[in-house]
Amino acid sequence: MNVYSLGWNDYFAKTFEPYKDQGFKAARVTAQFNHTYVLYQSGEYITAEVSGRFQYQANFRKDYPVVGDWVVIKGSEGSEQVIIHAVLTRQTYLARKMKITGGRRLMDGVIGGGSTEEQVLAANIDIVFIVVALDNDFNLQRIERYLTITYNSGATPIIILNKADLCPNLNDYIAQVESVAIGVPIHTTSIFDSSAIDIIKQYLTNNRTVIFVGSSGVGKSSIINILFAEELQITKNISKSTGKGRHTTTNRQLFVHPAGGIIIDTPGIRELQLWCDEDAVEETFEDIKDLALNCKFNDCQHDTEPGCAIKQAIEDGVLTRERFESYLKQLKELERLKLRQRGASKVGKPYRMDKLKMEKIILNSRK
Ligand SMILES: Nc1nc2c(ncn2[C@@H]2O[C@H](COP(=O)(O)OP(=O)(O)O)[C@@H](O)[C@H]2O)c(=O)[nH]1
Ligand SMILES: [Mg+2]
Ligand SMILES: [Zn+2]
Repeated sequence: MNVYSLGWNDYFAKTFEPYKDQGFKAARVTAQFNHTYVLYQSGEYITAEVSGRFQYQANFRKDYPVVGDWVVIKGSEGSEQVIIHAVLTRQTYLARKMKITGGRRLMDGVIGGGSTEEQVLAANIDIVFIVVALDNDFNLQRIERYLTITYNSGATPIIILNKADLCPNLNDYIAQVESVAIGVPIHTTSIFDSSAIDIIKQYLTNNRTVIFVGSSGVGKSSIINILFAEELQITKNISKSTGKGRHTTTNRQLFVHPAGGIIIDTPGIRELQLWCDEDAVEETFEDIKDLALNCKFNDCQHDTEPGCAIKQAIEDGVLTRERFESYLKQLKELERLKLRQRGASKVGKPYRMDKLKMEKIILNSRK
């Protein structure tokens, strides 16, 4: 195993090259508490802070280390303190839009003006386990949103339908999820059924980094606890020390699994606002994109044009109206995002539909 082990690969080795001969070392971020980062390096956990120069050069929040990042460190002269000098370029990262700051609150919760930034939730992940509980939490639109941010991250999505023990009609739910998560592996699990957990374990090979996302209470921490075979008390202890509720995960945390996988737990994401490229939306709604190929006109807006394959598909029950609306809603959200983006890391392609047109389609499809 490489000295840096877990998750380290040729890509990071290459980006680390310039630092190598200057006495720097690389370490992986496992947790963050305000300005202090907990790092994993050569089998040890150490704490560190970013250098003054780092802070000076960081323009946006996304420039700071997050859980899963590989950082460049050095012990500072004459003290025990370890200093983070740089973040190695992320291979993949999961992000969402932060709350809009500034601007004016208009009617119906709409905010005029203001700006927003990208919030990086975790970096250098291979698999995103989207955990959904088969209870009141179940919501197809939310799954579609998680899929979009996952596709945008560059990681592979896997859907976990947990609390299967509470669900009498599993196959109905699986069919529903299949219809919105095309080609995505779907597994049902229950913390009372160890064979289901074994399925997840299969993904934890080859030093892969996996992250569990999903609403609070769906069972992410419970599944992770079971994956470690023994009750992992870390989460609960941290919750206690910060005074927050016992079963809540207050910080994203990275755990190293003995089987060679790296697991990141996350707290529930209440608002999952998109920060992504249109391509990611297209990937989530691949079926709609395929259907549109059969529209009579190349530039069909799926509105009043004759020979529209989308409208036909909705009529025939091949595509649900909800899914089409969900697609338009995500595109519209990106359109609004473009107006307020600060520090956008990727330049979005021109959108297929202009804003007014989309609003019109939504109105029409509600009739
Ligand atoms: N019935 C049932 N309850 C579960 C299951 N998984 C988790 N829970 C319960 O759901 C609650 C929330 O679990 P937790 O792991 O903290 O959710 P998290 O917020 O996603 O990390 C706890 O009381 C768990 O015992 C399951 O498969 N079946
Ligand atoms: Mg949790
Ligand atoms: Zn059309």
